[in-house]
Amino acid sequence: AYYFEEPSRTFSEYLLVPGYSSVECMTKNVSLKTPLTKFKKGETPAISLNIPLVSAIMQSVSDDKMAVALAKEGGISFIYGSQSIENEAAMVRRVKSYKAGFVESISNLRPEQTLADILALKKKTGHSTVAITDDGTANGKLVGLVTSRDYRVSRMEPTTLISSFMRPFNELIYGHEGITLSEANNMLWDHKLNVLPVISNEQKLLYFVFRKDYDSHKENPNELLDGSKRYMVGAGINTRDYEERIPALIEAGADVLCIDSSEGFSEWQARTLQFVRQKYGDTIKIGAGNVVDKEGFLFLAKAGADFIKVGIGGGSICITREQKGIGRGQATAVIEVAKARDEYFEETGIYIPICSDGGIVHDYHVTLALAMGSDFIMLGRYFSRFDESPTNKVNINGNYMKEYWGEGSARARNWQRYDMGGDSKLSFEEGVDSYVPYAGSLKDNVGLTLNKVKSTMCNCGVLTIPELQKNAKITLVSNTSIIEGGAHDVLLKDQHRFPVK
Ligand code: MZP
Repeated sequence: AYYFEEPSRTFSEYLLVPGYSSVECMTKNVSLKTPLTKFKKGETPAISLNIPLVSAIMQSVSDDKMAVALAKEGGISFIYGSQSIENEAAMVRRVKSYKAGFVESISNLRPEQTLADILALKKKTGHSTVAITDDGTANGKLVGLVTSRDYRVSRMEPTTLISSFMRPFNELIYGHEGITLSEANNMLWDHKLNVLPVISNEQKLLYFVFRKDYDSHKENPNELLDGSKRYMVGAGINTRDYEERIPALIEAGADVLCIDSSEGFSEWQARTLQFVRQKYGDTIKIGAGNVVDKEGFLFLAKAGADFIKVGIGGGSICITREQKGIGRGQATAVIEVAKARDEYFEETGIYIPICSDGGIVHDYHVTLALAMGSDFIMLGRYFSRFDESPTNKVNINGNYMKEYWGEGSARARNWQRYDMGGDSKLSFEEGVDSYVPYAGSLKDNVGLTLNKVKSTMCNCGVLTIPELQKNAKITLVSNTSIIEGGAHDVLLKDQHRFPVK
């Protein structure tokens, strides 16, 4: 057997040591732009991200709603592949047909929810209109709208209202009940309207769909349709049904694909990449993984991957290491693969971005993963806690929680991800079904996390991710210094207890 000389390590065993910060080192000057797909020296990547965060290819994390929310912040989601080809393609299509700039906040009416709650949501998001749909997604049936113009609805007769709104715009009146928000948005877009009255078959006004910011804009309404902005979206695939799944996802508009597998150093991945290159050349971008060492990286690099994911067994819901005894500490895996990526770049002039996947517990782990050489980070647990994740929000002992389950759990039944050929399918679990503390909106949380990342980068004296990768000074820490890093030897007022050592 081959023995690695050093133990493998996790992010929590490292810290960054500050570098010299000039007066330029302010968070507003930091750029988090990063490549998503490979590129030749001196060229720019076909796809870049404005923030280095992507959401995990998981049922409990990445659906179309998550994808739109994350794309708005500059990241990208990979829609989960453990569903039928039709359903996955439909999610991709919904993201691509999402028209930016229309009604944006969506709420579903739960029994305990009041108008005051919806108004609070409107205020919090700053949107002029909140749509209430029956399932809380853009594709749910519209139940109502809370807009800045509500007062008019109650003060005017529907017919007066319709004519006063319609005259400046168009003659379109859409007359059927049960329209979905995305249909309404599409009509606003297609007919260059700012307001769409929706009436029932009995000609009664049901509600209006307003363009977002309709009230505040002073320009000519037609100028407001400033180009067809489309959000980027990725999609997960497997090494089994790729000949059918990939064409369907491309047809639906997926910008990038990723082979989703717990262990990517395999002939199955090479075959899948070969299929893409033979059928589409370099026009289709596809990532592969996961690997944890130089050999695995080189194998996938030579097989044609556009980016390579790193990580086995570090995910919060993952029990692969316990079940099968395979894996590697995430920090060590990233450090070794990043070194291999840099050497490969030196030799070939081709830069293949790497993604650290799984195991991010604290915000500073994102900064460490970048400093260790990751170009972007994939997170599951982090995103599952937000309003936008597809799972239920439940109250457990007085605290709100969201459900979060692994792709290797019996609940997900994603046997393709763990399959090693043959007929055994999912014979044992490699993931758990869990709760995570509900954390609010994606926008607020991502904003906070990235502010911390930027602030740390300033402490390190760098303004870009490549500078961080080059100049960061990283130190291992002893167990005792980890304890020193938390609150210690004080009585915490809010918890009335001594910090746990
Ligand atoms: P985390 O962000 O929750 O720590 O980890 C998310 C990552 O765990 C995913 O991107 C994926 O690589 C991995 N994952 C997903 N399901 C399982 C499982 O059931 C798993 N074992 O390990």
